[in-house]
Amino acid sequence: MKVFNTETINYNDFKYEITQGSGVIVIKDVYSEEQISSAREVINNFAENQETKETHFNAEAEASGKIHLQQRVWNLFGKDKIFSELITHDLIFELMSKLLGTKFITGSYCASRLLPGAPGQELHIDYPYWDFYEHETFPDGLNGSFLQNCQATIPLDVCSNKSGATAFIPGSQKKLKYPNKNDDFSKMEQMIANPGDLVFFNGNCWHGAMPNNSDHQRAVLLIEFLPKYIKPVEDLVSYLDHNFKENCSHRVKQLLGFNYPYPKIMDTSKSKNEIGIGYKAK
Ligand SMILES: O=C(O)CCC(=O)C(=O)O
Ligand SMILES: [Fe+2]
Repeated sequence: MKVFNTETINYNDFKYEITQGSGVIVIKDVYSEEQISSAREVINNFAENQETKETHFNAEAEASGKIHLQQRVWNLFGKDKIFSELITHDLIFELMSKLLGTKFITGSYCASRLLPGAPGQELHIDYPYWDFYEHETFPDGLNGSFLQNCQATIPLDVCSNKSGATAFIPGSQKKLKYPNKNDDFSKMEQMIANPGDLVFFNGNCWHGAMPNNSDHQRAVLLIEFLPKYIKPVEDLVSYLDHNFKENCSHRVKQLLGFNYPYPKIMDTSKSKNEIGIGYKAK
């Protein structure tokens, strides 16, 4: 895992580490204490007052009756304006525009909160899709030669070995495979980071939340970034009200996929000819 700060981060080193290196990078001190504490307050408030929400890769927590210790708060765009602020940081737009294309979108934006005693997740990959263990439902020959996803986490609490910082197997992104109990996890590391830092990792890198053996909660914001053409796992749009959709910033509109109109009802479209560069007409 390579550590940068806002001065040393550059696209070439970032891309190399994410694709050819460990698969994970941390940029130190990107967000202010005020931004993080305001996000943390909203997340804790929802986590404590909402009904239990869907989670994933949590078979162990479910079997041991501890699933209530691994909480999710979903659909963050509409939960508070701080979440639009955090996700539209210039560094995110600079790096993701190059890696995933200028019209990159958000596939999911949630918080993952582990309370003390939470057992953690099974190691998994999130892309090409998080059900990649159903191989037969994916195209023959699919591989990880270019990125179709990048994950970001924004720690709201100290993410240490003890508190359950996300684990990963360095380099595992290079051979696209959903891990299982026969795989070698001996080189496992954890994404150690502090509130204010910004972590990126390759969604093909084997990873997962670890047990929280500390005496404090461990919450992170968890974001999936995608190229414009991939179907997001989370429907981030339907629940937003008209006012939000009309008035959100240009960057948030892009992240919600509003800058790319597909799938589209062609039958009712007013355009006669929308696609192509027109070289034969000249
Ligand atoms: O909470 C974490 O540390 C990681 C969560 C994760 O990887 C996931 O839910 O896909
Ligand atoms: Fe994951």
